Amino acid sequence: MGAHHKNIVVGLPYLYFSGCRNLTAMKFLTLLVLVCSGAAFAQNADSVYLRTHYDLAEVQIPMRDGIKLFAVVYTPKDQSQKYPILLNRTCYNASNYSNYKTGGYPSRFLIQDKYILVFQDVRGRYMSEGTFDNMRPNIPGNDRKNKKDIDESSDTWDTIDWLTKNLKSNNGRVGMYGISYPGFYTAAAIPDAHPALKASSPQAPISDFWFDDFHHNGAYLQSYTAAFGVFGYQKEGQTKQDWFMDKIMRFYKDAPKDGYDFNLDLGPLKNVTEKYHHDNFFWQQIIDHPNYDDFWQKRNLLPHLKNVKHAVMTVGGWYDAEDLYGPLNIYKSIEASSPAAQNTIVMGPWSHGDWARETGFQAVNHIYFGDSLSTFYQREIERKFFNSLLKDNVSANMPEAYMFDCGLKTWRQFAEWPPKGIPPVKLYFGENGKLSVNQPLKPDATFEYVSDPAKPVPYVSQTEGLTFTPRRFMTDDQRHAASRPDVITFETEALTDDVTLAGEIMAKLKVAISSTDADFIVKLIDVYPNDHPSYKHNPNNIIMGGYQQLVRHEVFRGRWRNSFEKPEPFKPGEVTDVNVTLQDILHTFKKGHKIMVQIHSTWFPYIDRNPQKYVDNIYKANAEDFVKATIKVYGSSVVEIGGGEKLNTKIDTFKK
Ligand code: PG9
Repeated sequence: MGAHHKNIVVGLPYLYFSGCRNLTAMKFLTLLVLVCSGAAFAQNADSVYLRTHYDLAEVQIPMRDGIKLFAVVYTPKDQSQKYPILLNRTCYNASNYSNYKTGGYPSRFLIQDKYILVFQDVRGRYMSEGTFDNMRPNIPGNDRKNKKDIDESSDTWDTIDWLTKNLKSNNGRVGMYGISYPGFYTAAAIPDAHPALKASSPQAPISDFWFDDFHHNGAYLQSYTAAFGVFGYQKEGQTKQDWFMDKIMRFYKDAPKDGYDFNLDLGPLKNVTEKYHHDNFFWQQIIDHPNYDDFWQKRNLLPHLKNVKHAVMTVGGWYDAEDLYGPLNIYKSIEASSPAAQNTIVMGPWSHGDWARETGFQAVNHIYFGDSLSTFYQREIERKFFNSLLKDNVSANMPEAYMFDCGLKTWRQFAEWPPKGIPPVKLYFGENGKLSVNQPLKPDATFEYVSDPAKPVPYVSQTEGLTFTPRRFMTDDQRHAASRPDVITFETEALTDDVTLAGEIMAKLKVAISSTDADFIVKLIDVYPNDHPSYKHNPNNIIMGGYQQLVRHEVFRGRWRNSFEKPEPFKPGEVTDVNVTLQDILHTFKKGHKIMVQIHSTWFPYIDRNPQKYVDNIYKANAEDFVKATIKVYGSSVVEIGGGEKLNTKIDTFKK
């Protein structure tokens, strides 16, 4: 293996709480310039290393149906050895990785360990031929009748076959990795995988757009409106340029300072169609398929992750606002379908894709988690995973689950996920805002609020402009919400010991509403002690004493409580079960902290507003359909967490 630069990255002490080194503004700015220039230097160093140690080529690879896919290929100059291939398939322009600048993909450790690096435009994108399809449905190998039956699995099979037969210095072993949509392409190559594919690392992978990215449990993420421009226009011919930018700029041309007011003034979603997406094929598909019908079900990758014969390491971020459902459920689907496979999961305190970037410290919005965590992952986890499977005489002894406890701010290893060794916790709602742990209170107690779509609960504590995709809110302070009459808040007493919540979460709500439809947002929150110190360097004057840090959230659009495919209106006043699956956590609530649960029915503009009057298609609702509703939550509700149980009972699983 090549020599490795010892990667010392300086953490910015300003992120530590009081009691650490006191930094004058000048020293801090000097340090900041050093670290930022350090990051830029690192990328230039990688570019210099690539240019001096690799040759660069561009190829067109024929698929079985005759379509050619473009790829950028880096081959180590030293041809005295054979090298494994690392393949990244992307819808975001493979040419961005050309000119000896790969922007930190893969990590410098892998670049310096010497691989053949391949970056490929998927079908229908940039320099590749063909037609693009979002989350192209998988066609199981046995169902393929002819060469026209193509999908991302067959395109990857053909790509790997061509690479291993045509790249001189390859050792016949291939690894795949990719973050986000490229993470989906990595996972989509797992079914009917080519025999040379030995190691796959889907990272923040999308598995189903109904649960990740554009929707959460089917509710539309209005904060994604701009992103449709990237995925809703077919290109004309081969190009290395973004052909859709003018469509995205429709949304940003009058960029407001306050995304909340901008989206509220926009009114019903049908105005989004008129003003921004009238010619966007993907938006048209979204509004034509408001329920989890065949269009979505056949794009769900999870049921195809079977008979897995090679190693898979799925990676995700506990604070990944874009793809959290994907990594957790891809890992679990493979665990269920192929228990003998080497199938592992890594979840760190990262937002979307942070693990591929090293800034010296890891923080999500106002919350600091530690120094050089991405470097640790790249050097000690990801590099060992690929080298142990693709090169000779390297062992990795990876744990089944390498998980970061976001409360203790430390890595933990588990032999299974969800972990069985941590006791389950049940949270019950009580009068005067009491939250009890494992102690039912008064089941017939009721807690109610009036939800008004004209005055929705803001999803961020500070004014935010328009987003491409939301991020900061994942650890944001919830005090602004707790003070609102349309939010019900329950909290424990200050904990007398650390309480670890680990694994799956199901909020089993018993509700009654005055109208015929409503959303339910459930939030799990870590409340800091009132005397908790604030950051030494604190330009935004964030008061950490009493901070209500969001740990996990989820939205559930009540119409799909019995089936995502067949929505049903509520019967006004009738007590109804609404089971809300929240994504997994590993979070120790430290002694002196409190556990808090908040429930409300709007969260804007992160989630679009439910009219609260049942209409067949919310994308086509009219302004007059939006009505206030009185929401009642009963004391017989419970939030169940962990215990190693499978709480994520899919109420409307994908077609068998
Ligand atoms: N999963 C991310 C995403 C998909 C679609 C829209 C916006 C973001 C990603 O691929 O980055």
